[in-house]
Amino acid sequence: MESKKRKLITLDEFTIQETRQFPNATGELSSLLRDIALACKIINKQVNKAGLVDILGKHGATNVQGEEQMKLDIFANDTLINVLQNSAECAGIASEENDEFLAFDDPYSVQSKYVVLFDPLDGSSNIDVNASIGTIFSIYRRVSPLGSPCTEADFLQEGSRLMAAGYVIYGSSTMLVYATKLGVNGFTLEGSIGEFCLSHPNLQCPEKGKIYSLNQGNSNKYEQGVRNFLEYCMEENKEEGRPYSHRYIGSMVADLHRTLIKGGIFMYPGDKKNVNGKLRLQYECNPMAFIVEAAGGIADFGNGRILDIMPKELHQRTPIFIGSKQLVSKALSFVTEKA
Ligand code: AHM
Repeated sequence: MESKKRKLITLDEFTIQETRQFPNATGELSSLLRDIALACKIINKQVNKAGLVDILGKHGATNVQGEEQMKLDIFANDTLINVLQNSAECAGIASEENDEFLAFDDPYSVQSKYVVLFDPLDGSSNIDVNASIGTIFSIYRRVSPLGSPCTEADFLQEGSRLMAAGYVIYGSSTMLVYATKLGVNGFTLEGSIGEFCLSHPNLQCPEKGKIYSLNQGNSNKYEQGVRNFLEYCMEENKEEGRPYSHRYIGSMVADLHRTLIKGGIFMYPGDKKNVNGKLRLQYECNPMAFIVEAAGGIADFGNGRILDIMPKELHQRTPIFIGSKQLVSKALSFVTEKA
């Protein structure tokens, strides 16, 4: 019997096809995504060599050529900035690594309608143990007038106004997952041709899930509602399939990627000392919330949608409860319960 061959669709081809669905689209967003993917391919090459630092010289030390080894997160940050500065479609960037946003002021950039925010290498404390890490990015249409450099207001928009968001996971394979309002798609990097190829079309976050993910070591610091939910997850109930499994890598991209594919909940709640938790709204939570919602899931800060938060500053933090509709709703019912 003749086998049915699946057509290889690259990220570029896919975004061009997607653009055709919008009559007034100019292709600028596709072009910007291509630039971000290029930067991530460069980062990927360096991440793959991370295990060699002990042979070639530790980060921060000098390598065999006498050049200073650059820390991977700084390398990733510089790479994204360089590529986007040279992109015709990017008016400016904000990075988790930089205190301030950067407005590009060359004649092309001031005419660009998009700004990009990113966490260049999330979960970088996992590099030493060879666990998955990732790059998270999001794209807004600027609100400041074209013709002049972008402003802070362009970066301080609610997540619900995002045009696109995505992440690249540097894992057992390298994957780029990105969402627009049309849906979420995953592309696996085919190293031999250097292209991200469509491997996970139309990703949907399972409505139910049996995996909960958070830093359980912080349990004593969490509010009672969160602790009650953890008790619920650990409690035995054969009919409901409990106890649920606990999985936590401590790398948001990896924990979220599993949640998106297998279902479940990822949480980084606030605690008594850090009421807003640890994760950054603009670099980590909004892009992930946009992706998970586009895949049919929920993302909440404990008292409303993450995507509805109006950011007040670039580096603000927020608690997050994100993942499968049913399990996140269950968690929220505990979290919002009056003591
Ligand atoms: P980073 O920006 O220093 O990489 O920290 C972000 C990471 C997330 O990827 C992860 O979800 C979280 O920090 C883990 O934090 P903790 O070690 O407190 O559990």
